[in-house]
Amino acid sequence: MSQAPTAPAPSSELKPMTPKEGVFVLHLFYHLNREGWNVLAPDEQRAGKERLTALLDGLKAREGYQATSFAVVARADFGFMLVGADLHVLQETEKRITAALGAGVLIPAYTFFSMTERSEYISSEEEYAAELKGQGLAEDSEDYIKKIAEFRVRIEKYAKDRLYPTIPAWEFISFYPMSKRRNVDQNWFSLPHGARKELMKTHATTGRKFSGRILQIITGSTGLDDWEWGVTLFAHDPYEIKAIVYEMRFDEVSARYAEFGEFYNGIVLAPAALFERVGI
Ligand code: 76R
Repeated sequence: MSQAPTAPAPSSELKPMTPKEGVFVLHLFYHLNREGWNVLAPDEQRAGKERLTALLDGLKAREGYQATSFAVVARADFGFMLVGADLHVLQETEKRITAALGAGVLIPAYTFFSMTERSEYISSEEEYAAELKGQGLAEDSEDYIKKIAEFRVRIEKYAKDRLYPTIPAWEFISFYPMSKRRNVDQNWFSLPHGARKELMKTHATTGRKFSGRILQIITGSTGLDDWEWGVTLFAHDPYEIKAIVYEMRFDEVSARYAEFGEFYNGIVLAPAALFERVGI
């Protein structure tokens, strides 16, 4: 039996290709080509499954890297989301995953390349302070001091999660790419920052209503892929995916400016369960 690699090992003479901040993210969706699989000898099949499992485990074992696998609903068979700072490691893992089960067995159905980014629209402490004062709270009141302290903790965690997110161990994953409209009279990018921020406020309010039911990881892909963002949502119940996406369609920012690509949904499963799911 061939030796299964335990971890991707990019050519060591190469300098890590790490971004100035944040991490790279690859979303990979594959069809399983059963004809290619069926001609493999049982030994080769076993080795292939071990290789794929070891690649994901190897990536997860690296400090700062994450991977999740899922059984795609209807549109493909296997889905993987890889996260980490060195593009050499992620891209090499991607190529090895594609080849892991044997030549022509995993056929890419859809891919997405993006990276984490800061939000341009997080409230500053000054803005929040002004809001509190507007509510009649005095700067030296206990309530004001407590609220500002809570704000600092919340924003710090939020900013850190945006750049360095943790893939949650939730059961259902939904991915779709999106862009903001750039029509002549309806161009998101020609709106002043204040107007965009105002629109994003309503978006965040809708989003927060789903706290505990939806976890979002927004990654930026302008210049990296065909769309401007990748939206990755996690839920325990697929019902919530449909609920949040529907409700957001009414937010002005989505209603007026959002354009969406294809939606890929999946049931989060470890590789062994993935193989079983498709009967290989
Ligand atoms: O709490 C905060 O202040 C976070 C505010 C926030 C930002 C800045 C936020 C909250 N999002 C932000 C940015 Mn979001 N998000 C989407 C989609 O289907 C659709 O209509 C849109 C797809 C969903 C479902 C979603 C969910 N968000 C963004 C951006 C970047 C825009 C930019 O920079 O111009 C995009 C593309 C985007 C799209 N959003 C939330 C959610 C949820 C659930 C929240 C609440 C998160 C929380 O508070 O835990």
